[in-house]
Amino acid sequence: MSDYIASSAALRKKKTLKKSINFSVMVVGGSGSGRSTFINSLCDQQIVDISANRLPGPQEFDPDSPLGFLFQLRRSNVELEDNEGVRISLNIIDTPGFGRGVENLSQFEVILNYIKHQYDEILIEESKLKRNPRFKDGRVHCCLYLVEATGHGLREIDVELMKQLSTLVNLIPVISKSDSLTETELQLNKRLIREDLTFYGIPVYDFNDEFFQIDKESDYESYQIAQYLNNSVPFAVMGSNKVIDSADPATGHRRVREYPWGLVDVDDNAVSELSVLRNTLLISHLNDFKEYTHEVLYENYRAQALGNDDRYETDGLIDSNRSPISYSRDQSQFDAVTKPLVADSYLAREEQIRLEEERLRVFEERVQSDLLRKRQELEEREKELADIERRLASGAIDV
Ligand SMILES: Nc1nc2c(ncn2[C@@H]2O[C@H](COP(=O)(O)OP(=O)(O)OP(=O)(O)O)[C@@H](O)[C@H]2O)c(=O)[nH]1
Ligand SMILES: [Mg+2]
Repeated sequence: MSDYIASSAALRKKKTLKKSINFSVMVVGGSGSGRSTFINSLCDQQIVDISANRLPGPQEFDPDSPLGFLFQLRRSNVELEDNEGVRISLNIIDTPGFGRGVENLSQFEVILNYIKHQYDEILIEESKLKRNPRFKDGRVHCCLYLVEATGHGLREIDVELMKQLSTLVNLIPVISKSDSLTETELQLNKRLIREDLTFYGIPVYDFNDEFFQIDKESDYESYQIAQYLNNSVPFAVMGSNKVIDSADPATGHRRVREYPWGLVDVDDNAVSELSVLRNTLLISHLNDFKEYTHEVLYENYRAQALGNDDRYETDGLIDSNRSPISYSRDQSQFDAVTKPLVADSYLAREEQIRLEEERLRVFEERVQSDLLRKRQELEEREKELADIERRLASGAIDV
């Protein structure tokens, strides 16, 4: 019996570990800002081919687009496992071509609608009588926004997009290529970006948000960590695609940038906050990002979506012509290779109509069931009233 208990406990452990944690991160940044290198460095794997996104290929050319090319998101999936056996199924949504060309509004739309579409999918799934056991939650848990260190704070395009992103997703600004800045330049850029975030009222992710109820008195350590991370925003990271694997355990595996004078590790905390960001994102605060997405951001979206038909128009920034939403119906999130997400525009429009119809159906069902409940309550009250009147008439109750 004890053997059985021991082995079933081991099995249970194996079973829990087998199930990986689903986590989705979007990386937004201008063309050439270092997104691909950053993604590879964050996961310490060659996930994105850095030569692949250089220029739009012939299949990307779109004569109907004001940009002259089709702006598309690319999704990759990677399975990560830490040394305690915890596995993360990490979805990465890349934005190649962002900021290229002059027309940015339709690019904003593609990015924002992808995030909204994931919420819509959950909304529909939640309302189903019979849930799909194979449903994959594609909600974006964190958006890492790569800001260029220009010495001028945020650009207009960053302000506009970040403002809209911050209402939908946990937003973390990041300065890429931190190795190209001196310490003074880095601190200046950090300060200017922080000042702009405050000035334009952009609520980036707050590690000490009241939602987490971090009590300074009873949990001073968590409080200090949250303060430290808040003060680190925007995180300054460097990345590289060069890996050195040495047989010598003293040097082991290194991801480095190569300079004429020598090598620098991307995880060297003296020049890069990459390892702090990686640990925060994938280990220490992973659950916080997921919880905040579900409990706060999704709840806000849900409340708005069920009560407001115009949720695709935000602050009038999005073109009122509503160019077609571009996202894929493809739910296979476990493709190891990157793949374009933009569907054919006709299909995308069809999809938008289907979603609207589905949403309205859900809304109608809610109204109907509310009505039914209210009617039942009313009938019960009427019965109670009739009962009181009858007892009054029969003299059972003294007035
Ligand atoms: N010095 C320095 N250069 C970097 C860093 N990260 C990337 N680069 C270089 O910047 C260039 C662009 O990097 P990518 O990773 O391809 O950037 P991207 O944003 O994915 O570019 P597109 O996909 O073409 O928009 C490459 O030459 C990289 O080697 C970094 O941390 N430091
Ligand atoms: Mg790239």
